[in-house]
Amino acid sequence: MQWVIAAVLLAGLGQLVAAKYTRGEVPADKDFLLKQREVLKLLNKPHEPNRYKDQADSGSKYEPSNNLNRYKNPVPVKTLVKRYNSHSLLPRGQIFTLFDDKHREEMVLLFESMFYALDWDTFYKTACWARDRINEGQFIYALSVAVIHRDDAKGIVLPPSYEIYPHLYVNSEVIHAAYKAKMRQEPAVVRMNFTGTIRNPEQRVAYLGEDLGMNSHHAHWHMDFPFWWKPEEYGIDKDRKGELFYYMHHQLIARFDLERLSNDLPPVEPLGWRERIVDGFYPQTTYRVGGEFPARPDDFEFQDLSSIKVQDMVDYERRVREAISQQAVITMSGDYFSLNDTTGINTLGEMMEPSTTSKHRDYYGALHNYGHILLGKITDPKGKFNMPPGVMEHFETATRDPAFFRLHKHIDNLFKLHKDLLPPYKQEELVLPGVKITDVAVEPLETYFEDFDADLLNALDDTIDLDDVEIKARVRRLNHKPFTVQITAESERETLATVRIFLGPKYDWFGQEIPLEEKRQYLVEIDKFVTKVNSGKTTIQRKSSESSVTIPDRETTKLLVAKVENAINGKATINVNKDVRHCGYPDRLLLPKGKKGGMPFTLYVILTDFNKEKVNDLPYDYDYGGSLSYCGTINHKYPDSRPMGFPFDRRLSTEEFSMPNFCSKDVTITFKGDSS
Ligand code: CUO
Repeated sequence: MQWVIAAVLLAGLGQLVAAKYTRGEVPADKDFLLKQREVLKLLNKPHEPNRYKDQADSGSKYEPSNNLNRYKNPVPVKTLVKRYNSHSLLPRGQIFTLFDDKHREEMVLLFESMFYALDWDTFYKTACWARDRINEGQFIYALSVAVIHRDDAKGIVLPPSYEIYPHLYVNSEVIHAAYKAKMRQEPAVVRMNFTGTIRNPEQRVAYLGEDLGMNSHHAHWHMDFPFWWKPEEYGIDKDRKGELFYYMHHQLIARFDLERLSNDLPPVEPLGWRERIVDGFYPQTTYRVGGEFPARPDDFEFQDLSSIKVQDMVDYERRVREAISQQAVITMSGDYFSLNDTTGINTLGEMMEPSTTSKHRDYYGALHNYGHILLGKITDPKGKFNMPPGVMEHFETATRDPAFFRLHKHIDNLFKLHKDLLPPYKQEELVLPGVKITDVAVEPLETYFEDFDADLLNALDDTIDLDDVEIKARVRRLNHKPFTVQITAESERETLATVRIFLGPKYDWFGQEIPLEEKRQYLVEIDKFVTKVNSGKTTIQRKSSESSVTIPDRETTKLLVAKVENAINGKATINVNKDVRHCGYPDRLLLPKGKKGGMPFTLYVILTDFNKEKVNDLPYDYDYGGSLSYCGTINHKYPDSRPMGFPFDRRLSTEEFSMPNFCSKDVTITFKGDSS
């Protein structure tokens, strides 16, 4: 029904990707549009039997076992069908978590069945087959990752994660009110409050941890860069995946710390495996199939699980620290592998998450993944009460818990230990001869809170007697006024320069000015782009909406459906970017809140030589179709050979920062309160 209503609602022309990424677009042909429609239908109300007769019929008629020659590798699909027939798979209606080995292994079988399908028809029929048979959580995850990675699905847009599975994003109060509205058959907009009360200081930054866009970004990042990814088997290498794991999470923490400072909270404290976790968390969220997300009271300690012991974590960490201090990790074959200047961080990232490419999984363990599991199961470590998985056991919900940032800060400090042991950049690595920044100017930086309505249609069960009614969750969210950074440069010659812009706090929690060496860890990347610098004077203008870090608001499912339907019916044309990404920090959150009377921050701007940093021969302004800084690319090498976070990833003195191609500018961020 949603499909029909939406198609009638809209008759406008449009693009499938947000307007930001328009250069890499091509007009969508009929074949593409039909594929896009099929994917949207597959993800419509995935918790219920497929309501689309064509898909349901296709799924019931198709027998993957009779079509094994239609898969590049038939083993996964054969195994999946066998397990399905023997009823050993996680049933529909049960809670799926990626951190459970059995759940994940089954999900990967489904992903591989869809990924190895030799053509779209086979992929589609496999998906239709799985739609009503496989656990819905596994289905949503596997289908999303398959769509992101299949060649013939390039450019297909997935609905926002918070609309596919709203229970993971909104609290139980809202769901309850939504049900009431549906029973009464009255459209409703239900106000969602953030978890906790003002008596909990952490509540002051709950609007960031619980932000729908931030959680959706995080969930998509882990679909683009799954820790279970097998690059050799899948034939897709994820360039600098371990480094991206480090950098994206490092930036999430730095960004969180700026938000904390804006709310008079000190920077987040790292966790320790043997220390009490001072702040508890009560998620107030319920699974769609029932069962509340477990709460963690204040001052809990890590508990042994049957599969993971706290002492193991201490031991793994000691070995990681040893590797960092000797600047080499030991491999499975007993050799040493250098943690050198440039790729060492990638090796460490792969080891600590860990990826399948970890140099020695048995020896260095799974510090990060096990940390998520230990936190998720902390209140029922022995499984005595059969509690469902905790928020830390889903990437969609993890950042709601302040312990997420504490765990990641702990991991991040290990990365910092490695970076701080590397030699500082040499002068010749930092200079851009003949180029000088003479001025940096920026418009007033202003933030505010606004309302946002998220569609809850997928949250509610269908009933024969009750039609769907329009039900939305209304959340408060941070936004900022668009701004432009203007950089004036003088150059002795024409050149291509990479521009890097960072934002950092000026004062610490005690009100003291922070030295640059200490401040490095709090710097948030605001933008990175390549531009032409002319001989003589050049004025570079860059809008906040163009930032390489962010993506605009995701289009709603309803709008997507309408645009596709109109295009199929010839009422409109739409364009598509084949490099489209779903991963990206929300544009709205580019700036921290700041304070009512204005809060001082500092902008750092650096120009460097693009020709020394480029990794391919694509045009310097090539549109990679998404947020590069945290999310890299799907189909290309990471388009910057410098370490992520350069030049602040290593020790850096104020003198070095005084070079002509570096510039800092004090700015003020003013919080304007609530928009009406
Ligand atoms: Cu993203 Cu821990 O890796 O949540």
